[in-house]
Amino acid sequence: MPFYREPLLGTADTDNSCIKRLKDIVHPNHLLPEDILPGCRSVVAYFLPFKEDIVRENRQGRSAARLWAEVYIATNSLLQKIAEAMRDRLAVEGFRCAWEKPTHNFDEDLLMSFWSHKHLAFACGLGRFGKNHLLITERGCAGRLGSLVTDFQLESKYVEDTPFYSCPEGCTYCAKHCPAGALGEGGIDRKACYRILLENDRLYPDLDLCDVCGKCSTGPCAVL
Ligand code: B12
Ligand code: SF4
Ligand code: SF4
Repeated sequence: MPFYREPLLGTADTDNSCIKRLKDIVHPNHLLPEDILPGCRSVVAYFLPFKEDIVRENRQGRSAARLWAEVYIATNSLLQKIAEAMRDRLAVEGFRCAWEKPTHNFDEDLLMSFWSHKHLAFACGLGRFGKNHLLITERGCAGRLGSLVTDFQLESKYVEDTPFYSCPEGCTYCAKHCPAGALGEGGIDRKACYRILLENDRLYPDLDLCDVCGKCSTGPCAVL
């Protein structure tokens, strides 16, 4: 695992209050666990934190580092393999699993997904949202998330008042380093951000789709 530090895993009951309110919190089109696996009982979310050298490399310049783009592609396929491995393991015990892919499952106009791994990971107690709109876990925000649902009853690890990282007072690193100027008081300008991501994809035509940037995940909250 050359790209990652130790992963994090969280679990929640499907009747957790945050999960039940996903349609209100994210968007009315957001699915509930029951929609992708009828009869499911638990949600599992996991975070693969990037090693510091990957973050350091992406800190330089306006464009996404080639390494950041390569790790993005590799991680999309690893997250898929992790879900398949969990499905196979749980199937041995007679349980079922369902999941959504790590990305490229969003509405191109709204730039929102019907399955937000960040919100499911939040519900599983993996972290809190930072001013960069990313989920900041106890290992930082530089990394990628996955989530799945299962009809296996897992013990919920969600604790309402877990102390989590909060942005240091006065920190504006992510807003200042955003090449799109997309991070401001009024939330994130998704379209401006996406334009930069597609610009970076065009920089590396020899790689598969790599709509990346991630300058907002190279600051003090990137690697914890
Ligand atoms: C659509 C999408 C995008 C869009 C829109 C981004 C956005 N922030 O909305 C575009 C294409 C622009 C994009 C860009 C990026 N993305 Co993106 N993207 C997604 C995708 C497919 C869906 C996200 C979604 O719809 N979220 C729902 C919306 C409503 O969430 P939101 O915009 O963040 O708004 C909420 C929060 O701000 C929240 N909030 C703020 N404070 C609080 C407090 C509380 C208590 C709560 C509950 C909520 C909350 O309120 C808003 C509404 O709920 C997910 C994969 C997936 N299927 O989950 C990846 C994902 C979110 N992206 C990811 C990443 C890493 C990136 C980039 C860094 C690109 C890169 N890889 O180099 C940039 C970062 C942009 C940014 N700063 O957010 C990671 C995030 C990892 C993390 N640590 O959080 C994800 C989860 C992919 C993955 N599998 O890991 N992305
Ligand atoms: S860079 Fe600073 S302000 Fe932005 S999310 Fe990280 S800690 Fe918060
Ligand atoms: S990914 Fe890049 S363009 Fe998008 S919000 Fe972060 S720094 Fe800005």
